[in-house]
Amino acid sequence: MLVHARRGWEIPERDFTPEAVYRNRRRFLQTALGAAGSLALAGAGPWENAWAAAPDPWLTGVRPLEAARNQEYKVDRPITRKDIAARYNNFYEFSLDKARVWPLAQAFKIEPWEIEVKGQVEKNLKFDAADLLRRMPIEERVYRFRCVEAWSMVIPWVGFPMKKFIEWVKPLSSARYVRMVTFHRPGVTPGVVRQPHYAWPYHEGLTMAEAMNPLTMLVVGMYGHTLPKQNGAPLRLIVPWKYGYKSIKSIVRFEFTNKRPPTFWNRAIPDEYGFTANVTPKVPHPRWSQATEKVVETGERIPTLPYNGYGKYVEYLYE
Ligand SMILES: Nc1nc2c(c(=O)[nH]1)N[C@H]1C(S)=C(S)[C@@H](COP(=O)(O)O)O[C@H]1N2
Ligand SMILES: [Mo]
Repeated sequence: MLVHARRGWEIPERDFTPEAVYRNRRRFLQTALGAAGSLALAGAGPWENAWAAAPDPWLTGVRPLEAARNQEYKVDRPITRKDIAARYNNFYEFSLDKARVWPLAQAFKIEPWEIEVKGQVEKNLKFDAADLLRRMPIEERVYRFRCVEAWSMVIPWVGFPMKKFIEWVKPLSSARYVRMVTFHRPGVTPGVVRQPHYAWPYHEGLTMAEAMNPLTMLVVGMYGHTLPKQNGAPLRLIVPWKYGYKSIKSIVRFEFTNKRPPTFWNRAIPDEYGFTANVTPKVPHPRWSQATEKVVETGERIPTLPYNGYGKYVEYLYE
């Protein structure tokens, strides 16, 4: 979210390149771009060259992952072009600049990917993302996606209801919330190095009732493929009636708890980003209106819907 006014102690990203990050950039340019031709290497400097020459995000690391579309969830707008969805990203671990995320994200490894389940569960568990995928019944769902910054997309996700996952891991009845945490590898995430004031690793949480709602998905793919790294491979959350920041990417830990867990954006700017974060057109962000949203693909402004259009599925949670 490139949205908050810069505080005095925040350093503009472009003005600051720690040595290690700079070296990582060079390495990225040499490895990831090697196959794509050496245009960018001529100067090895301007990122613009790197982006122009970088491989298509759909050619780096994604595999076909087809699943039958669930026809219950219809969206009355066109699906966003997949190259836009894969190149316009919020993933602060890599960069605050949406267009820089995807080339930078190619550097992190997603295999193997250990996931841990702990806290108030029958039994602590550790397993690889690939094992989880084999266990869960996958389907495709086309959902609206609305960022708190007031842009939106429509994306065909591939994944499974979080409810199925919860039934498998068996939290205790005392559990009232599920906390989720993103991987923490500062060596491959320049944004973490440059933004040390944030409470890394990224963390989010839902009430158990929200997590068990049929809309809530754990996502492993999009557009008939496994997730690109920049979109949160190998496993992310999608809660379509909430602002995008709830939909945590690249999850490594689920923790069941009876206390409401602190969350990344709520900690960073508590008066702007809440825990619940339901899409609500009538409640403006302190610095802009939430009444409309910009369709990323066309720039068109359309009205924002309460609960992002999913009221009939979720209103009962908040009455
Ligand atoms: N780990 C992590 N998860 C994250 C974020 C992030 O910076 N780090 N950004 C959030 C925000 S603000 C949005 S809008 C969505 C963006 O997802 P996308 O890039 O796949 O569209 O991811 C969310 N999940
Ligand atoms: Mo967002």
